[in-house]
Amino acid sequence: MADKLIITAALTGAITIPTQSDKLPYTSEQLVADAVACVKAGAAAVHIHARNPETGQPSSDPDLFAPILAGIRASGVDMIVGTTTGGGMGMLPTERLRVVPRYKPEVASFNLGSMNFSIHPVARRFKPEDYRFGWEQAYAEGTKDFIFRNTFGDMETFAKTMAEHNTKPEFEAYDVGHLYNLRFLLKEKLVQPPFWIQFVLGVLGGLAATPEDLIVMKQTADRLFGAENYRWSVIGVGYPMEFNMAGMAAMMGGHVRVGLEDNIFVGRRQLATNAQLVEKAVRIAREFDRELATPEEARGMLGLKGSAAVNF
Ligand code: KMH
Ligand code: ZN
Repeated sequence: MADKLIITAALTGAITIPTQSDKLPYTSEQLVADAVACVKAGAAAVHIHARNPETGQPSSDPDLFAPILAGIRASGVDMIVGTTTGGGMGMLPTERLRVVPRYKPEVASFNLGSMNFSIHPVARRFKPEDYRFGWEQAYAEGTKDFIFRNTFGDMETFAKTMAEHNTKPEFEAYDVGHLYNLRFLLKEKLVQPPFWIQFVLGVLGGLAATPEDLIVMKQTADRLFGAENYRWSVIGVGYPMEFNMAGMAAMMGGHVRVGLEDNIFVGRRQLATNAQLVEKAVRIAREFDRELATPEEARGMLGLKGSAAVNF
């Protein structure tokens, strides 16, 4: 019998630019409202990035996370709150990690290798006068040469810091080699199974969001760790890949992440809110007879410390 299905909503990220969708939340009020709406729609977890509330520019400033995390808490709606440590272009690993000691979240992302994480083709879709904010064009074009830095030295620091604060790493694997990096961290006793792994498919610079690529990731993880030693979820970047991958995960016993961080459309050329993306993931789960995990059930499945043990 397959696990209950955990839906994570990735609300804003650092790779979607406001010009792409007027539904992209970036103020704390918008992010809190979207988090609550997504959980009401069926998500058990949210994945949080912060942005400058005036300009929508991605930021790793821990102070910008404070009103988002406090607002979620004040909503009274239970959810697993995971923070990014991936951040975005121009942020140093040490800056990205600051949210962990400060807020001690239940979950935080843990990126498993360095790569040229690029969205530069997005810039070709817009004329200079189309952009809503001054930073966006250079940001999107600049990712052509953006090295998303996650060295073995960085990963060692991230692993030790997350262990110290009892924050569960959500391992982000964009390519098969990243799973081998995780096996190295395991051999070094820097990380402990059972793991929570996101197969991130469709980022330019990593594997594509195809059935073949998902299966190669799953088979490799099974071989390296043993299927009983990890749970996995899939991120399909772009449309319709987000939902193709969700369908496969629902069939294969995996879990699903959706949200405007990864994809802005709910149908062909139909811009979506975060809640609409979750609603579609819920419909897919139901079609495959997968019950949804509540936040508390998901905590049990992932071995999380619980929302009483965070620092926000
Ligand atoms: N933006 C996603 C493709 C992170 O925040 O650490 C991957 C991600 C990374 O969510
Ligand atoms: Zn993220």
